[in-house]
Amino acid sequence: MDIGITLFNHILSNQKINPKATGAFSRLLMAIVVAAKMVQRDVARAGLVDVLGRAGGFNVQGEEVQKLDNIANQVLKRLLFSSGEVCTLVSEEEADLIEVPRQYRRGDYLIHFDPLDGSSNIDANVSIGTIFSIYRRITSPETDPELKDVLQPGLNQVAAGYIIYGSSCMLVYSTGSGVHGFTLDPSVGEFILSYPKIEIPKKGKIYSTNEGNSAYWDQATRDYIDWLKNPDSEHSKPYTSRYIGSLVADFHRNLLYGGIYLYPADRRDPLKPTGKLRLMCEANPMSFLVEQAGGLATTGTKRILEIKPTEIHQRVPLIIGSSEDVKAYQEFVAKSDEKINL
Ligand code: P6P
Repeated sequence: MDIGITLFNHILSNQKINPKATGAFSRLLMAIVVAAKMVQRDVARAGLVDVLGRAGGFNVQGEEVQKLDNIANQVLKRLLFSSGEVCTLVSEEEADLIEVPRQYRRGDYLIHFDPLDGSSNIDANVSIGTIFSIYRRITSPETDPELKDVLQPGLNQVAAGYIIYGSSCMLVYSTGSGVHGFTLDPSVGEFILSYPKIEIPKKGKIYSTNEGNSAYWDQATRDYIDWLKNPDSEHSKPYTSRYIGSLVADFHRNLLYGGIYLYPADRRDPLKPTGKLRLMCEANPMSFLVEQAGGLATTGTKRILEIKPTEIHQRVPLIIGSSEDVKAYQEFVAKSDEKINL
């Protein structure tokens, strides 16, 4: 596909080459595109919230100002419902399955999404993002969706992607035929193909992790990070440390430049013994993308996409990025006697 085509044309071209396509998948993707533009508009105004009233406060009109992640959550739900192509939704912002209101037609797809990942960074004007993961339902369309529809392994994803609200707004997605990046041209309100067929370098020189947690890591992770810091020109070490604290931003940089992102299990929060990141709305979509781009994603001992989910908000360790860097980490874990990762 040529650089410069719109995301709309990219989606329709994919539909055209699929003889069984009904247009449902295209309508679903287009709903996400419209939601992305609306969230981008609201995120861009976040800096003005002080003028209008801080989140959780009241604006000059005396209206309560909602937190941006709640606004993003409502926008995505409304657009996905109105596509008529979803049978249920799971949002990082809501504890349970989200039922499609009766006034909307129900479809054969379901989506896990994090409406505004990294939202704690909003006030500092740091890049944040929306992450989505799309599956087909596995139960009969005549029946109500069930838990087994939303607890499918990541290998079953039919598409995944993210929108990054940064110096420019980008939408990066895959439907299983490579990873493609589109940049929003705000002057015309169109996403334009800027990074066709993204392939992550096999080996990077960047590692991204919150080293403030290192006292709570297992020994293998500590040894691996120490190894990355030891000067060794043969392995292009020491690596550079880059950590934004926003998964979409850290992942996007490593996808383009190469590198490894680690959020391993740690002992810091007894309530999160298997790591902080959510399997269904963070680890699985990013793992689908990185494998489509030639990279790897693991808990340290298991391929993320093969994990059989047990809860909709379950957390997993996530080590993801350039294939040679992830393999090097796995070798440290394999040599270690201690296994706190999944
Ligand atoms: P920490 C944001 O809250 C998030 O879910 C990811 O976007 C980010 O990579 C991670 O958590 C940051 O967590 O513990 O380093 O602040």
